[in-house]
Amino acid sequence: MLSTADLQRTLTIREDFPILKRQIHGKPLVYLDSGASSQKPAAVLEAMDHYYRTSHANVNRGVYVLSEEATEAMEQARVKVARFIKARSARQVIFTRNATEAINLVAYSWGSANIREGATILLTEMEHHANLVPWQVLAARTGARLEFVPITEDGLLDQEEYTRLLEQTRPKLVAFTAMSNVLGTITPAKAMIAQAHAVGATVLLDGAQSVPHLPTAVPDLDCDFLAFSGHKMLGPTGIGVLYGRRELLEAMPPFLTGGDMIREVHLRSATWNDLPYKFEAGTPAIAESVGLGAAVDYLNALGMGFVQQHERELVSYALERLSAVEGLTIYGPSAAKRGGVVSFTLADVHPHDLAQILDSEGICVRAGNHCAQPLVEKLGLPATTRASFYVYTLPEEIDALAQALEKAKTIFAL
Ligand code: C6P
Repeated sequence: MLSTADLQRTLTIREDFPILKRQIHGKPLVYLDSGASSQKPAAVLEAMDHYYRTSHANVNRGVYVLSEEATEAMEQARVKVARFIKARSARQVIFTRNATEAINLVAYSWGSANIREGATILLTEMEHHANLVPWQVLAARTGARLEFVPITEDGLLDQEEYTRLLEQTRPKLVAFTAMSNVLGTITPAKAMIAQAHAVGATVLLDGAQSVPHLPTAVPDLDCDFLAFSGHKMLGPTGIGVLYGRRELLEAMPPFLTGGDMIREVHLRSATWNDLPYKFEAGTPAIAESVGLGAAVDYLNALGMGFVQQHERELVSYALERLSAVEGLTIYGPSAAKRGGVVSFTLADVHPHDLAQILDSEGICVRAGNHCAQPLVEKLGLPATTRASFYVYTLPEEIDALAQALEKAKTIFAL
């Protein structure tokens, strides 16, 4: 349970999120879908508004004041993001549209240069489609093989199998999630990365669910690539990040081509710009980068240690509170090994029907396969209903969920 101080702090935090004052179907909004996309504090909305009102122009082009200010605003945001993940240089931070685009960039660019017929790409059964389909496409294009680390009964990655697969298949690339968006499982990323490096593999870490919720230090993790999205960490949609090890990024061919990513263009040839611009073709998401910078400021002011601790308490409370709902099956590991994500099913009620009942109570949850169809199939299910938490989530919202589930049971005559 949250301490009184944490509770008080959460109530104060909530004041910063205008949307949380909304009513849905005449009931207070209970937003339990932050795993899909987080809400935004006023500071993020204001930073973007201020940018558009005072400094908007295209970046890296004009020599006039507005363009210089816009360029400066975007580069400041890049520095903030780099410091947030403890990257050595802001040049290692490439702005993309989202985590999906960041992973596709690596699959296309690094993949084209490094993956050959017969090479192994080692993934896990826990991956979001964003960290699965790009590798399927790369494998189909190159003749590479895909292998998968299985999950255990309790929703963890099978570490024995991981060790065996590393030794047996000697993968060229290992790509896995730092936190499952379905089970909430926090994977032992640092140890897994060290093991992968020991057999000579390059490692991409999908941080879409972890970077918003856990302290992240790339030098400590030692990953080669890290992908994440701004919209899941209090920032706007339309901006994501690819962090990469410098020498890998330097050696990689461009992903998208056009303006800004070039140094010189002749009619029949072109040369590439320096990092990070080599991977940022065309006019970037300038206001969105400013918004992401403000989101990072907001998270830093809270402290990522606080964010992690708050969600750990919430998820323990949720597991305890929801276990008391008879007929509810909860998937995934114990609170110690998971972030603020709880997937469940209620008897044989379809997860979509359940989510609709919850919506009528003002509660937003996600239902479906959560873009991780192989994982949900492995659980033997067509879908789950999922509640996910963030810095503004209160224990009383988990109580509201538990009460609404009891109400759903009466509606479905369970
Ligand atoms: N998961 C969810 O509801 P994008 O869509 O590019 O911002 O993020 C993709 C992504 C990649 N990896 C993981 C582990 C994710 O959870 C997601 C996004 C959301 O679970 C939307 S499908």
